[in-house]
Amino acid sequence: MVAHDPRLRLTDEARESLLAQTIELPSWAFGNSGTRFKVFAQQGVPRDPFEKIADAAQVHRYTGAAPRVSLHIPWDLVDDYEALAAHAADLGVTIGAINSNLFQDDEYMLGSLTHPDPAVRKKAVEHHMRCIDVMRATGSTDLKLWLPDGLNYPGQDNLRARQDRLAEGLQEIYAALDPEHRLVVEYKFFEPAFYSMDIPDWGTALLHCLALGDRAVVVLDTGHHAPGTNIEFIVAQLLRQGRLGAFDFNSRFYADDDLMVGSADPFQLFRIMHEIVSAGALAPDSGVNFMLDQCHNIEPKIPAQIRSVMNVQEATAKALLVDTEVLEAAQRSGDVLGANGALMDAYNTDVRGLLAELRESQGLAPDPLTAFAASGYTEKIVAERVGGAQAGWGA
Ligand code: PSV
Ligand code: MN
Repeated sequence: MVAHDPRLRLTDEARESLLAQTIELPSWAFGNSGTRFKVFAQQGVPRDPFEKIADAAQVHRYTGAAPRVSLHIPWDLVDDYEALAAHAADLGVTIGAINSNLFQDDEYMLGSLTHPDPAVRKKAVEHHMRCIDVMRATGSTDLKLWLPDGLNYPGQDNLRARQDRLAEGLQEIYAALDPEHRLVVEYKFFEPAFYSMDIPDWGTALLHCLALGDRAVVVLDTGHHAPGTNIEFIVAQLLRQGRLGAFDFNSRFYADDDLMVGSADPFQLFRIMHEIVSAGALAPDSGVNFMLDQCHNIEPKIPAQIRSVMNVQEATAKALLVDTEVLEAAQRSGDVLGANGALMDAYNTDVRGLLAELRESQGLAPDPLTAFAASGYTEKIVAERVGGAQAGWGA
């Protein structure tokens, strides 16, 4: 492994920030997933939410940086959420955001919170009441709402009326939250609707959040933008407003691929983390929840989550290496090449050795992937998890 560039060193403060950074894992990353063409089953895949949490805890065990697991309701329905939270605690992790699901019920064909029929809208609001109950039972503080609603054809429904219905539904959901809860609103520019999504962009998400109140914040899914979108600009803008609540990290080559974060465009991830670091938003109390929203269709799931956590850490370490004095001086004096060079110097630094040292200082193995592979956990779950129905996208 190449040692990191000795010219660029982490300050003690930067080192502490890196050590304090945590990344939340999605329960659905551990189940089988695929495309609309085929879901490939993998051996040893969890059969219920308890086993998903056990796998997620392995990622935390080897990275020391992934102590929370997001749940998806109803994919992660269990009879006893206190028991699920206790199981998570036994394994050293906690329950993170609760994701509602408005996209897998026949009644939602024409929309959920924006549906023309008030009875369907009521059902969609009530689903969130059940999600809030799960939050109370598990200690989760974030309710995450991704709205799949939209139109496939011009004229199919009234665009403005749908925004009004949405605002009403969001208000009912927001009003039901406890004081320590947040509503985290996600946007996506296309799919499943293709003519017009009802929350297609960060501006629409932000407008709804502003109307709701301080505890409504935007979640930025890195896969949910048109090609060429400057995502770090959106990060900067939402941070300015104090409304960047979370990331759903993943990578896209073409659409909402949900591939491993940092795999398609690691430079973009670095630029995003640079905005985070320069705004002081890396601090655990900044209100930004760094989550993964990924599926692993052809690669082994636990190592893929470990790799993803490491990719976020690498981008963060590089962002922390930016020499801000050099950068700001160059910006002030109009030194275009110098300013760009300050960023590129940090980005081009190999931080793998630095992160390995940091892990060792925490009593962890320097390379989480090798340590996990040597642990025998994969062989154990393949042998143990025979019979029963494997968890998958939609279950
Ligand atoms: C939708 O594409 C999304 O990004 C939302 O975050 C969902 O909660 C997640 O995927 C899983 O379906
Ligand atoms: Mn997402």
